Amino acid sequence: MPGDPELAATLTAAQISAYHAQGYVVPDWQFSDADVANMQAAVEGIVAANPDHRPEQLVCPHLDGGATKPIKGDFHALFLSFAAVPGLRSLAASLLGPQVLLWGSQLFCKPAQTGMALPWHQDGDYWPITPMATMSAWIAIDPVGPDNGGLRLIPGSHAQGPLPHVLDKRDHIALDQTVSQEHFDPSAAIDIVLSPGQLVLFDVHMVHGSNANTSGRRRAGLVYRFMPSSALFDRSYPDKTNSSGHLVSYGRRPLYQVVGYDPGQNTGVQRLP
Ligand SMILES: O=C(O)CCC(=O)C(=O)O
Repeated sequence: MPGDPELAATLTAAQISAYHAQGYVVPDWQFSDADVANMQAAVEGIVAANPDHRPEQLVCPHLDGGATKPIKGDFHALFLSFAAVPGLRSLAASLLGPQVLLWGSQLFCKPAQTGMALPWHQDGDYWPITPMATMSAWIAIDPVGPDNGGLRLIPGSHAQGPLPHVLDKRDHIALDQTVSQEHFDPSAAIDIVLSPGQLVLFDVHMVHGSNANTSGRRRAGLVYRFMPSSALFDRSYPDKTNSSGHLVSYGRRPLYQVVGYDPGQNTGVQRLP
């Protein structure tokens, strides 16, 4: 049965092929009810402790102080512990191989009625990873679907590689960049429907986005970003200031070895506590 925490957290050969062909896969394994309850409590805590943040924009809750706009409160160990759940690490290994680093995360918690849309975009535009081999594991913390601003993907779009982005000047969006319209067909979009604890794994070049949440139900998703440690997390990338005036800096970002023991050429790598 899909979405069963008792299942082995492996992907079948057909699921791995589908990931490479379509750019995403929804594994059969999912987080346990106990994990979900802990995630829901962590989300409520971190959102309440950070009223000056948009809850769709809590970057790196697994790091002490977060990243970009500083996060208050003592939640990082909890958010790091979710990335350390063996099932998630095993799925990361199925797609990225025997040496995997956790290098980023983000909480995209869309409140009921006022949750922001995410324009169609690809990740990785400014990520300092060479080669750009990275995978996102997006975990549903609430029931997620088209009615509450669920994640939407354009299957196969990752195969085009990096696409040009342009400024999106609309109000009330959680990102101001979008893929130029001529490069994809929005009518090909699929809605990802997940129960709490289920997750979708997707490629760094997947064109994805989500609508505003105008429903009466919160839509929280938590994403972890993984890379094989054979790729380089390039510390020399220049810092930049984002459109909200916060510093985006990768020079001292801690990396965590979540699978294997070999950080490759990467520096600042820590073992999981
Ligand atoms: O949660 C969403 O709606 C968007 C997520 C996203 O853009 C991402 O994980 O890169």
